[in-house]
Amino acid sequence: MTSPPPLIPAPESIELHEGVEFVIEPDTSIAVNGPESRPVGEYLAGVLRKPTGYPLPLAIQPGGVDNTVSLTLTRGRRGRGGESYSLGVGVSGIDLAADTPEGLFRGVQTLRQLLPAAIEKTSDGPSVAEPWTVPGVRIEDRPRWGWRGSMLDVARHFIPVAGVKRHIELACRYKLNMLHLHLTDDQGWRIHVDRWPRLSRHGGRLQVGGTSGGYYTKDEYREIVSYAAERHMTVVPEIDMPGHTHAALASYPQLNCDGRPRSLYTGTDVRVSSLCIGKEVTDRFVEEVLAEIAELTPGPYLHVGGDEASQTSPEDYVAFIKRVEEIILAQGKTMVAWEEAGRAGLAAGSLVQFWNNGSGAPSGFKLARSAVERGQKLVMSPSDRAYLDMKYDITTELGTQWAGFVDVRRAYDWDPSQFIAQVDESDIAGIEAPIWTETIADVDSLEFMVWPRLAGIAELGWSPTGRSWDEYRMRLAAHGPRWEAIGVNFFRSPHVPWRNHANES
Ligand code: NGO
Repeated sequence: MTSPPPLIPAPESIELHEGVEFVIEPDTSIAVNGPESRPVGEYLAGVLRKPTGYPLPLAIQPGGVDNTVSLTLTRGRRGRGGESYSLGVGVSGIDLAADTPEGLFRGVQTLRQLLPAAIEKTSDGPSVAEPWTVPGVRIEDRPRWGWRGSMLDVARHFIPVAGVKRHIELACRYKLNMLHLHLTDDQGWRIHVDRWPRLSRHGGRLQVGGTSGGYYTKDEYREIVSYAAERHMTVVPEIDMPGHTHAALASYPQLNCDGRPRSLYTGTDVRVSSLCIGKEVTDRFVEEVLAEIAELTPGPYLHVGGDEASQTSPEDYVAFIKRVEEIILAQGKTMVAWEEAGRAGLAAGSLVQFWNNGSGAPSGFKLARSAVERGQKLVMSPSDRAYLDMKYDITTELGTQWAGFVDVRRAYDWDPSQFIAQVDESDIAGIEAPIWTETIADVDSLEFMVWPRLAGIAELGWSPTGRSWDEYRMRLAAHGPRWEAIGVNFFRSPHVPWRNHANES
């Protein structure tokens, strides 16, 4: 018996049709059933044309034509939710159907993983002579949760647009749908704000270690948002407040309670700063900054940080967070904040991001439970499972270990809905893996920490429960050659029996 294809995330259900396969040939075409599904068809053509060297013409026509990969938008008729899709592969063609373009896009990523790893070869040069075989399957699939996120800290070390786009393109292969950008912190302010231009021009100058930093212009930020949107990923911008604001305080002395200037900070301590709560200028600052960020962001969420504000008194903290929530609601957005913000008693629809279950911090659990009691849902990012800046093991040079080592198994082998007592499936909005960049200065280092762990987090957010690490690591092993084909600097964990091109089956 052949084993099921090594898909990550594992689909809800898969039927294998032994002896059946479809081969993409020089005269295969792609069909979409209307203009709305066309962009997904074009994306698929973009994935396939270069490595195969085939023309793969794209046409608007009904599905079911021989030798065609058909993408059919069923506009809600299937009724299984926006991201669901079904994929059938038979000898005469491939049929992908979904209620929404988003569902089609998720299905395209499954199809991509059903093809040989050489499909990922993106380098210029001759196309690859492979039989482009897709095994005969029938897949029904939909996600467990609607929030499956990756967070990039672009504040401690700036990540230029090209690096962010590359990350998006890798993450969307694993059906992640949220890109949380941690845009501001003590060490840098990375997004331009017209009414407060020194935030980026001065506050974005440096980064950790004192090297030169950077920031996104509004056009660059829009470029990231639309690149993500084409991949059905929503950007969630974070402006971290009232702590983690030293870069802002150094850019505008009037934001400090004493009105005095500060120099830029390039160390890695946390809990070093606070906005001056109650000062008129602070309120104007927050309102104007958030208005510009909201205006730039088509997605429904604004993240306002709220973590580690120990330089702010508890009363000031509560008053500040409540005020910020008011501003966000007035802008028609949904507020997301780190778990500490739960102390302020948020509105029912706001989201709380659980993170601090690291050494000696039981309060994260308490805060998460009380948020749930008030009607907030949780985004699950426990630091000892989902923080990708934690070292894999004692030999990892990058990263830190304040929440312990997080090897590939530890990042995968847990169930978000079993994690906090009295918090279950329906209290959870989803899962997210942050990567904090105090020790991570370039894309190569970033990828080493992110992959393969992010694939496991993606599976936890998408797939039904009930699989084991032993089964997962065999599937994961087959993704090595894919990352090699793209030139991803992933961590070759000794606990995974990595395949290479020679023994790829
Ligand atoms: C904490 C802290 C960040 C650090 C990170 C390092 C949160 C939410 N605040 O997580 O500022 O960069 O740990 O792991």
